[in-house]
Amino acid sequence: MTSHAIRHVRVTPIAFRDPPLLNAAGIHETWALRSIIEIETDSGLIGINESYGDLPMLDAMAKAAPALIGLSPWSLNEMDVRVSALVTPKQTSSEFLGTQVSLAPGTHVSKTVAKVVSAFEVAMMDLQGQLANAPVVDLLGGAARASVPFSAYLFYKHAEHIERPYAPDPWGEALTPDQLVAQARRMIGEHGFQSIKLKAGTLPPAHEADGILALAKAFPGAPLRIDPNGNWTVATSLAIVERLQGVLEYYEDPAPGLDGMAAVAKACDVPLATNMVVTDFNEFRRNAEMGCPVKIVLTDHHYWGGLRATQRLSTMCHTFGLGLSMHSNSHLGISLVAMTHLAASVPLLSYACDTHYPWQDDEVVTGGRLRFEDGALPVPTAPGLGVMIDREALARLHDNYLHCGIRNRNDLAQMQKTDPTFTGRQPRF
Ligand code: GKR
Ligand code: MG
Repeated sequence: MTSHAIRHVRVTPIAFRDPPLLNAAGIHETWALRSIIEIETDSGLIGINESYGDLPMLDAMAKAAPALIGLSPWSLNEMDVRVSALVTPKQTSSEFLGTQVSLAPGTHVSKTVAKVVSAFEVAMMDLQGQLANAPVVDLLGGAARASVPFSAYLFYKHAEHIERPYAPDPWGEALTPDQLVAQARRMIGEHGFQSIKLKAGTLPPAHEADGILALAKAFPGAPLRIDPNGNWTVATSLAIVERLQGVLEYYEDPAPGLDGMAAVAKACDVPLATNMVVTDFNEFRRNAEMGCPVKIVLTDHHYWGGLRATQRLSTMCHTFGLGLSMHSNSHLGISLVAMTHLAASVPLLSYACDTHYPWQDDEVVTGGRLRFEDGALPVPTAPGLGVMIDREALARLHDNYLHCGIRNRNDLAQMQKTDPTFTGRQPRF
């Protein structure tokens, strides 16, 4: 009988170009890092996945990988146990990040176990799907919808990176309401998105509110969200939401910390959403104990512990009457299809999901860039994740990694190249 035991785990760090997008922590660097995970069985099948590419994550995956050897791709619970035993977070996220705004949960060392479990789980489920001749969404209970809607994720941005020579991206500068509307028109024109999210917390808040009002006027009826990543005080958050009366679908992480969010929630009737203060099950419990000031959890399987953990989160949200939407960081197509299988399997996840995908121009899967249809991705029906690695692209992206000189995401340092007085301390406004 053929053995499908795991015989090899390969993790390849990659880098792809990233535009100079502004956020509360600073500016995106010239290259974004990810990792491509391949889990191979004795029978020669290969399950794939995409995850974070920062050094602590690469170290953690290297430490945990040997524990998978000999395991069946079906043994996800045993994989959880083995990874948890081998990988222990040594620092808390605040020790790791210092005073930097912690807006990218994927870089939190405290989430290492959940991130590694997720990185391996998705690749193992890709294998399961190949063995069972079923798409991952079916292994998750089947599709609750035929396609998954995503939102137009807008950013204020500079026309080009400070590093020269570095070819400018095709999007141009976006610092004014008109430029923002032009960015939205282009993104919606290319991909058909129907909801709009604005990354804020970087320019003066009144100016960012003007940006949302301009979007509301240009796209009447489109659901709108603004996300300053906790970079506004409670007073600023309340003043801005007052100006945006009747315009927002939800208000994402206006003020820092769960206490700050609770203070905002008390005085505003727009539901609050987060990917900053409810990022694991302990924080979920604290939100519940406080009477649920946060009403919508923006999940992300990459740091919530995987596809199954996100389904557990969905049950908890249902129990507590909360909504569920999906967060994103810079990523390529393997992450996008994993998000799509997952979102399709979770009936509660009824908001359009975030994705950074339109900001990237490279791809690591065969067939090249994935295409949105009317702002949504059809749920793949091929076995497993339904995508395969383009070996040539992987080699090129890995070569980028070797030469880009970046090993940990640092938007603060990138901003300080332009503005040495920038501290990234929050709340800034
Ligand atoms: O990539 O600049 C960014 C985003 O701000 C990201 O780091 C956040 O984690 O997209 C995220 C969010 O919704 O907060
Ligand atoms: Mg957010």
